[in-house]
Amino acid sequence: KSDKKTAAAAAAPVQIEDDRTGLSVETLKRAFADNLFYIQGKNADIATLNDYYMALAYTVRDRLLQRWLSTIKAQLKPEVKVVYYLSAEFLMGPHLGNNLVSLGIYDQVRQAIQESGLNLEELIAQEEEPGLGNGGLGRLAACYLDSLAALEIPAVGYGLRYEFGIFDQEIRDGWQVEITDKWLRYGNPWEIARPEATVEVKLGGHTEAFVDGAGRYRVRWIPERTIVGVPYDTPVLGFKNNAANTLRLWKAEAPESFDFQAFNLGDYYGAVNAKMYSENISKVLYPNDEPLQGRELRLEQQFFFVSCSLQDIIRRHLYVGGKLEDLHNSAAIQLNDTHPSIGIAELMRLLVDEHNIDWDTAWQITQNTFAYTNHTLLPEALERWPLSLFGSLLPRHLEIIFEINRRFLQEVSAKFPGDTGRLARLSLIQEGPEKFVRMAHLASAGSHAINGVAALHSELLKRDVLRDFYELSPEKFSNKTNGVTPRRWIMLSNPELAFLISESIGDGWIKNLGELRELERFANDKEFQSRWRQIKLNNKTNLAEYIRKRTGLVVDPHSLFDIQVKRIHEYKRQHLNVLYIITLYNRLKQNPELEITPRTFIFGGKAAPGYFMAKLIIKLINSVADVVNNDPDVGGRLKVVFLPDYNVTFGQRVYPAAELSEQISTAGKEASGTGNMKFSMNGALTIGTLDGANVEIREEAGEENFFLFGLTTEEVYALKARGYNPRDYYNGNPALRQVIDQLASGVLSSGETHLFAPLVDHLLNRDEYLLLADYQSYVECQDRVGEAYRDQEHWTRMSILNSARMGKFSSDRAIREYCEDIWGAVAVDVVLEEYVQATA
Ligand code: B1H
Repeated sequence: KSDKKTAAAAAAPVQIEDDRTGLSVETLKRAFADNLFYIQGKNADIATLNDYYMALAYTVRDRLLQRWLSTIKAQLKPEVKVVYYLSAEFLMGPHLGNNLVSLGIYDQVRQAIQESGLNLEELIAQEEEPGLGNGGLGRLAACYLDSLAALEIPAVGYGLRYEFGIFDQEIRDGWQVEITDKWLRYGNPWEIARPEATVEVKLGGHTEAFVDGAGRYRVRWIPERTIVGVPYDTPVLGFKNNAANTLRLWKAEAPESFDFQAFNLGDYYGAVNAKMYSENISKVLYPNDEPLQGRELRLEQQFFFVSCSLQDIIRRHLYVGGKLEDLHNSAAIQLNDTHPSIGIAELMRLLVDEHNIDWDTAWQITQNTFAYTNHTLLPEALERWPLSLFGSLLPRHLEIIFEINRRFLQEVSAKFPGDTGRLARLSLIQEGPEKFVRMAHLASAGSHAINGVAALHSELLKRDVLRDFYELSPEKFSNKTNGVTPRRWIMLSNPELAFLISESIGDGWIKNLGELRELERFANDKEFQSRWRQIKLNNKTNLAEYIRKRTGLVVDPHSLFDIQVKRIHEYKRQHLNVLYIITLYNRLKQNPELEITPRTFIFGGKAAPGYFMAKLIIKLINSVADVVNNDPDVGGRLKVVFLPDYNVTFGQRVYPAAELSEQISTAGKEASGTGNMKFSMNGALTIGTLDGANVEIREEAGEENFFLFGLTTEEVYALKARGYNPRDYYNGNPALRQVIDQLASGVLSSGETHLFAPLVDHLLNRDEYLLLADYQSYVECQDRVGEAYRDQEHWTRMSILNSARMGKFSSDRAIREYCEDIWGAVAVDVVLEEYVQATA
């Protein structure tokens, strides 16, 4: 075997412009037909659209392998530092279109497909998107992988290969219904299984102390179960460069397909059962965006993918000849929230128990290797695991956490003598009748860097959730404002706009989004404005057509497209948006002659299946839509649409068509938001609170180009401190009172008076997210929006300036900051290895 390898390597490189590498239209056409026949096993007589999609996907995959393998070769060196991004979610979106953009072969392929009698856009639409994430956190991981590759930073994304991703959403009678997401049904042409790199993960059991040969006190973990992790790799291409990084997702399997002993004893079903049990671990994504569900299977998932990944990282490090003491020189491990934070205890276990490294050295390595990003301040989303559950699944890790905690609290005591309150607050263990492991504390103690995801969020982190950690180690803290990739979110989603921009200022902006500033000089240019408007109108017309197909509703592309798409959550306040819609409706009922700006309100988003209030908000939107869309007094001037199954693919249609972006969370609640950035880049104006990245978006766009309303974070705190009574607002505001009364009366729910009672009750008696306090300010701001839209020239100017000033929100900028301030990672040039034909 090794002889063959040497022979092949020694042979003169053969550059083959063949069906698997060639980029001419002719070659692409031939390769496409060839793949249809030999890979899909179909010919034109019987091929489905999906077969054609698969044939094209394989054609494109062939063309990226050379980059991928060259990148692996260039990076597999001891001096190279690799960024490992550990995340329970990667919401990648469809691969085909994006890979065409990255390879720079969109136009040739479009032509080749056209000449084959097909339509490229139709084939692209066939791809079932890998929905391996809930929302912003998972999508951020995907944008970061895109930017890492664009910047040629060696990186691996590690996560779980869920068999079922986020559920598909249908709407029946106005309610959300969840459908299983069988995304692997037709196979996945973008991944390559690497069964030879399988690793083992242990669970359960107990520990034993012993003294080793060198007389050292050691601990041995006697686990109860073994699971194996099989890696599936997906290449992540850089934009028009030679780099292709790897997304490595782990699938859980049983160690052997059958437990032979059980089999021999005749317990066939028992053996099959054990196999099924093991495979459960990577079966399904937990569909809760922010509030957590502390289920055992979820902890198993987290530990499973983290243990697989750490073993893989160590294996690579040793393979290139590294010493474990130097791990932090070749590896930067980023924790995407606390979901992978068990990695800190697992790395300690691997180093101390398995590789026999002393505790202090192991702790140095661990701290120098890990960094932690926090994504939320919501108390219900902070992960903590009951000690009992944790100890039964990971007995050795619990001991290690106790030991980390003991030493950590000693340090705290030394720095703050006698401050027992502080010790209790900082402890990795929450005391009480039921004890918990606090994962954010584990992540903070075990990392050398901690960051929030927007300027405001990072400040609030230091002030609230991680205040004691900040006082202990202020040098660990920094802000890394989120970003999104302009490749997917402008180039691919909004090709007409991308074309206009490139024609006007060149195409440097795609890699250096700051260059969009040069558009400012066109902001008052009539000709440019009119092309800008025309592109928006085309995108709106496309979306209107899509809405008609999906829902049967006809909307007017000339009306103001006012869009709120994101997970449904009370803190995101989709229902505040609805209160305004009802207010407008009431005005029209009172005076049907009223002059108003025609608007189409578009909503999209999934609710966690167990989150009743969120599901009720979806029902509310659909009920209000029914009333408003069908009332002759409204005369089509207002339309309300709930578009089912919001996902990445649908996002790509929505952002380019939006004119008003709704970013209306209660100040202090949305860590950053990233949809806000995608909207604004595509020329939508924002109506928003001073929350998350809105603050920075407004700073960049200019306050005169942003519709601001609502209480500030400080005002929210102050109001709550003095005792907030939503009824004061209800009693003091007739328009608001009318809206709330209508919700309670049943006029919006075909007479069902009880339907929205839980919502009304929440709003009047608690209103945790201060809708009533912000109502008047929101209404007035929305009215200003309606007025502003009437001056199309001025609106267009504001729209252009928004796009022009969003350079900061490229994920390239964010990744550069992470590289410089946290990871110490630098670009590695990839030289394309010539394709060497393996000869016998
Ligand atoms: C964000 C989550 C999240 N913050 C728990 N936290 C999850 C928490 O499945 N879980 O258990 C899943 C997701 N997601 C979001 O992260 C923030 O709400 C956004 O404001 C932010 O833009 C995004 C990316 O930083």
